[in-house]
Amino acid sequence: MRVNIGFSLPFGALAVATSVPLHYLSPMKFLDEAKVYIRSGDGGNGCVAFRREKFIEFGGPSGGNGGRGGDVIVEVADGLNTLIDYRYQQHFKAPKGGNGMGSDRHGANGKDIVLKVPLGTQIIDDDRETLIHDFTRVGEKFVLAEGGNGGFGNAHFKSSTNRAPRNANPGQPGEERWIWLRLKLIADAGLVGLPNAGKSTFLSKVSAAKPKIADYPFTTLHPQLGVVNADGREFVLADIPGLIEGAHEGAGLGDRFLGHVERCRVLLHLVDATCEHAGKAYKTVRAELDAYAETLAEKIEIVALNKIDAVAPDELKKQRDRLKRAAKKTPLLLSGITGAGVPETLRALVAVIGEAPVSDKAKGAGAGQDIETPVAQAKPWAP
Ligand SMILES: Nc1nc2c(ncn2[C@@H]2O[C@H](COP(=O)(O)OP(=O)(O)OP(=O)(O)O)[C@@H](O)[C@H]2O)c(=O)[nH]1
Ligand SMILES: [Mg+2]
Repeated sequence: MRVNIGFSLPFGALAVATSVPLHYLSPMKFLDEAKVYIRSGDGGNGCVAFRREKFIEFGGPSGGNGGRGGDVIVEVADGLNTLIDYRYQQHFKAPKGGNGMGSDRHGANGKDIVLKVPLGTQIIDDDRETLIHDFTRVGEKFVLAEGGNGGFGNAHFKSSTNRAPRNANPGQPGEERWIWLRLKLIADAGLVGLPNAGKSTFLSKVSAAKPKIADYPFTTLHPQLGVVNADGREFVLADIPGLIEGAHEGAGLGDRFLGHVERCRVLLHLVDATCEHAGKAYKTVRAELDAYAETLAEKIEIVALNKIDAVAPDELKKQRDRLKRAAKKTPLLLSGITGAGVPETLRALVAVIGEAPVSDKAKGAGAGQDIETPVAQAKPWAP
């Protein structure tokens, strides 16, 4: 992924005006996409051998079969929460089956190799589009590539008409391919908005999460999760990096983080009241959501005008009216800093998240956390 940055980033010397691969800029701890090469094991070859023993005439064929090659299996592991391991190792090859041997000995089967991934991971084909598998529960296994079968040894070909076959099969080759692993966060609600809209401030106000907050755009470089307790109900809120116009074409941090929003049940769209035109700000983000996927465009959205503490009442009214016209619904008014309107916003979120029990993670965890915490226990919403 590449970022086109036209202004300075919080990296001092790394303030660049050109296109820079994001992995140079973002902290190493988070990785939500990885390209991996896998190869299942070849089958072992069959063997051609004859029994030769003193005083035993016509010993006959005794070549054993080759063993099966190992499979490549992907499994959802409990407690994992990033794909960081796949930054350090990208090649996974299952061992070959053993060759058959004389004295009717078969080759050993190759051991399967298991790639452990966090819950919410998808396996995508090399084309980066075709979905191969979507993991939905802990412990789920998927055989990505089967090992090749072992070849038959010559003992297998013995028949009434051919008492001494001299042929054996080679083992079948394993399969090889490149795939992408993609992790999508599982949260109940997702925070979207332009950079600096106050998303991280809001998350830090309503949960124990401690996201970085600063008055420059793109403070948040990777999604963060927090567990929110509102009216005795808990839910998981995800802070998604800011979107700017053209994000779907790669502007700013791009729109790949919207993949995480796909799995949020509802969206909380924050609009900065101190911006030039709240209606335009709203529409910019909506256009990016629409450009990303229909599923996002259709999500339930709560619209809120943030930072109401920072604008004069008549300006606030103006911005509210603009936002109302753009969103075609009355926005909530709040301030992430003073806390005004925050309980009402949470109540509105809880109401749309619904009566269904929230994810296991929300039930179990009491504190806010970022992606380093076990997302793996979270379950996606079921209608
Ligand atoms: N006055 C006022 N300032 C706020 C409020 N909420 C956030 N801010 C300020 O706005 C700036 C940006 O806040 P963040 O929470 O980092 O914004 P963000 O939406 O997470 O920004 P990105 O991570 O860059 O997308 C910070 O300087 C905050 O202090 C608010 O309710 N009132
Ligand atoms: Mg932020």
